[in-house]
Amino acid sequence: MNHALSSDQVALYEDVGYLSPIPVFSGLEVQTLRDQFERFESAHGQKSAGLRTDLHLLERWAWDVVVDPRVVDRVVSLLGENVLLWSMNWFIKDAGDGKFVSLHQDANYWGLEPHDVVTAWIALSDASPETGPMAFLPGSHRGELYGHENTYAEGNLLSRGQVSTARVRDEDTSLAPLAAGQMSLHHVRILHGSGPNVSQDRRIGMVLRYCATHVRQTKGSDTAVLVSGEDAYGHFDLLRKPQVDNGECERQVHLDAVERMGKIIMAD
Ligand SMILES: O=C(O)CCC(=O)C(=O)O
Repeated sequence: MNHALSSDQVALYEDVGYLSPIPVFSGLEVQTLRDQFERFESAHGQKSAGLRTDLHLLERWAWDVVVDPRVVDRVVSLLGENVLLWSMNWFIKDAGDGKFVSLHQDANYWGLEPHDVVTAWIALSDASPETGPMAFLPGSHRGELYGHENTYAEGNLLSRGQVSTARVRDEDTSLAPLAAGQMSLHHVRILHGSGPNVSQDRRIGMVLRYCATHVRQTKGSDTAVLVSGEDAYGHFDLLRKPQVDNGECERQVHLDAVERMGKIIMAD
């Protein structure tokens, strides 16, 4: 079965810069994914926050999500047949922890050019309005790329607490709540952020960044995974599925990929 987006969905994405909500995983599937993730967290304790970036290179269940046709077919509808998974991040807000994400545009600091880059944000727990789901400024992906200030503000989940210099009124943004098992797709240039989680549960976002194979990394050498079609460009070192979970070889590949990405993100 093909899970391509309809032409109306593609047109809407092109107009507003995001699509939400899109059902992906059943209740049972998403509970299993959450259990696997929380087992990984318990096994690694505090170190899990560092290890979870690009978890698809360490754990096979996470790899299976990044290549799942229910995710990839939708991304292919937006980026074309030849697609790479560039990275996996986690945006987690524990109940009442005060964490938030300031308004920003991803395109500013990932080094990826051109901007044929889509994020699939998959909810492993409910991202209801009380949990601080993402809010987007519709259409802003078609506007300018604003500057950012690095605030390093406490509680900001962004690596440097980046805040866009764009002046945006809350009432002009659209909230994108998700039920567990649903995902949203957003454009790398769209202005977005999120507020604190005042619910009783964690808000767990498994966040996958995809790009077309013609996209280049302008800030250094980088890795990716081919998830659809073929890579005729060779701009990234392509990585394979882990053979075992958390094996010695897998740990080395993962460490190298995450170190390279860290240099890129913190480059300026
Ligand atoms: O999870 C959030 O609230 C923000 C996520 C985000 O900024 C992103 O996925 O680009």
